Amino acid sequence: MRIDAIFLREIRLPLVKPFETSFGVTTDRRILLVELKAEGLTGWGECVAGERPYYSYETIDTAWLVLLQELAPALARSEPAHAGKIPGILKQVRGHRMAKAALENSVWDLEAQMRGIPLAELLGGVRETIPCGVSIGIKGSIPELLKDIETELAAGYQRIKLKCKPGWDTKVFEAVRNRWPDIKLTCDANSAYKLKDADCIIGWDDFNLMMIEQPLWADDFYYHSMLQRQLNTPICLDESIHNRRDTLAAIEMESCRIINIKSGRVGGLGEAIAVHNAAMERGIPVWCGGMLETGIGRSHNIALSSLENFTLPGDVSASKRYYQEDIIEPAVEVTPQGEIVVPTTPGRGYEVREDLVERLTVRKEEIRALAFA
Ligand code: OSB
Ligand code: MG
Repeated sequence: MRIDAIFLREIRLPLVKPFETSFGVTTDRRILLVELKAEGLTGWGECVAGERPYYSYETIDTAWLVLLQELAPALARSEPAHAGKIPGILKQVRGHRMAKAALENSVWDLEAQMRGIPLAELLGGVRETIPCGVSIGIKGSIPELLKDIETELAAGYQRIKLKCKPGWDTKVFEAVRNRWPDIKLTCDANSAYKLKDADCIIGWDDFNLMMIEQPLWADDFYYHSMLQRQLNTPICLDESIHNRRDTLAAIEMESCRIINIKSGRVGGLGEAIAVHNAAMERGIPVWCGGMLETGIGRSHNIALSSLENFTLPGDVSASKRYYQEDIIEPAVEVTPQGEIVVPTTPGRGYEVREDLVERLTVRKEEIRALAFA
């Protein structure tokens, strides 16, 4: 495909309500969007890097810099045959996976439009609907949390994930299990625990959690494997998994029994598929994580979640849980059965509200192909 131009945009959007994890509170999002012009079409990508370098070292500002100085010029100089070629074009830049994914995912969107097929089909998806769960942040009190869970269950969501940290864990799981003995329940520590907390974590086996997500260090496999040996509950890795190789290492070391896949964390949809395939071949189920995406990133997540081994409910939920007014049309909606219907129209299957995006844009750069010819 011939690339004409790449636009980087920063938009600002407030969250409907603050989202608190073990590493901090997010209330207003700064979001980097990639708008790719090629072959008379527009592909969109969203960078999931946070405002602060707490989930990973990347931020919207590091992603902006590396996209502007390195990644977008490299893509603009190239004429990729298909989206699967993008990692090779960007590989000289070490790391910066969220920045790379924003760019690569815009190419996947554009290629699906060029071929006139849904993005889900281009990625190899097989599902017509995807099962949805929600990730519920740390709250000020247990009654407040129980009220939120009640609302999400009433909306149909199939599983509840509780963000946790030392001091917001055992007593919270106990209260939730007392009220709802049978719901699908998981927790996510975002690396908030250390080995000295092992006994506390082992105690959570009593709560019949589907999994415990990333209890220990964000760069660890070994100590997770030590912990997994002592647990009945499966560990799910999120932060630790950056590519297919990490996936193989984690599975071989038995550091986890489930994997959370985020295309931003692994550097793009191509690597996300490779992680998915490696896990499937070894009998390890996966699910699609979320990063408080707008509808653009959310629609990439829906397409990815349609692959065969995404057998567990993911963190892909309705637009309105995050943003009063999403930047796509229609907004992502969830059925009363807690499912999202995978779009069947070409590309991501949701229109971008370009007027709204333009109004929300606070910074914009253009990288033109000709300048590098
Ligand atoms: O660990 O899955 C995570 C949000 C920001 C950073 C990390 C994580 C999360 C979530 C929210 O859990 C998932 C969502 O988008 O609903
Ligand atoms: Mg997580």
